[in-house]
Amino acid sequence: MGKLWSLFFVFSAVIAVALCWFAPDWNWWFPGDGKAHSTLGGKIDDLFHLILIIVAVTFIGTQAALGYVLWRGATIKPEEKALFSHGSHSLEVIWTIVPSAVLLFIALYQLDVWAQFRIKGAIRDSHGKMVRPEPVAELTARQFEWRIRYPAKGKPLQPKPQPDDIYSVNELHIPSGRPVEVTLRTDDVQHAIFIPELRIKQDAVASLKIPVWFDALDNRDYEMLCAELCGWGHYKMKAKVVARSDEDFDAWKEQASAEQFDDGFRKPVEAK
Ligand SMILES: [Cu+2]
Repeated sequence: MGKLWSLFFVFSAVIAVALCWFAPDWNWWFPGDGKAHSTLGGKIDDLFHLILIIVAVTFIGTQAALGYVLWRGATIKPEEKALFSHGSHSLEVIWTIVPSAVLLFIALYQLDVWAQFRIKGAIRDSHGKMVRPEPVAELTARQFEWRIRYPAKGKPLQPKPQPDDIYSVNELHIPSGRPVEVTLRTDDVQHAIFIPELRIKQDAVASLKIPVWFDALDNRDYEMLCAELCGWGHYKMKAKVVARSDEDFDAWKEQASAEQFDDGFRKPVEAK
C-alpha cells in the first residue's frame, strides 16, 4: 500500500506537468482564442508563464521528495532502525533563503509591467514608445449595467457631463491600436471591469474616479464583464468593448450623436 501511495504522488506530478505542457495547445489557459490582444496583456502572460515554471519546478521537486520518502518507508526492512533527527540548521537556512530569493526576483522582475499597469507616465504603445493614454470615455457601473459617456467628436473628455456628450449602454467604443484611458466610476455598490482578452481587471469603488488604460490591438469586439458579485443581477453586466480604427470610431460617434439628438422632426423639403 505504501508503494502505491509513493507512485501515486510521483505520477500525479507527472500528469500535472503533462497537462500544463499541452494546455496552451488545447486553449485551456487563457480566455478567448488564448492570445492577449493588448500590448501589456502579452507581458502579463509572460509573467504568468514564468511563475508557472517556478511553481512547476517546485511542485516536481516536492512531489519527488514525497514519493522518495514514502517509497523508502514502504520498503524499509523490519530490522533496519529508524533514524531520528532534530532538524538540520543548514537545511532550514537553505529553504528559507531560496524561496525568499525567488520571491524577491519575481518582485523585481515584474516592476516594469506593474509600472505600465499602474503609473500613467510609464505606459508604452505596441512599438515600445512612451505615450500618454488618450481619455476616451467615462464608464459608470451601476446595478446592473455599464453607462458610458463620450465627448462629442473632436472634443476632449470633460470631468463633468457636457450638453453634446454621447452616451451608450453596455457597449464601450474605443479606437484600436493605441492606449486609451477610461475613467471608471460606480453609482452604487462595488463593481469591477473585466476585459479578459485584454487582461484588464479593475474594481470600481464608490466615490472614486479610477483611470484605467489599455490598448486593443485588433479591430473587433471583446467581451467585457463585471468581476465583482454586485447583486442579484450581476450576470446581466455582460457587455462588450467595440474596438475600431480611428475612422470607424469617428463615424460611430457621428452616427450615435445624430441618433441621440434626433428630435424626430424631418427637415422641411426645400422648395425648388
Ligand atoms: Cu457589477
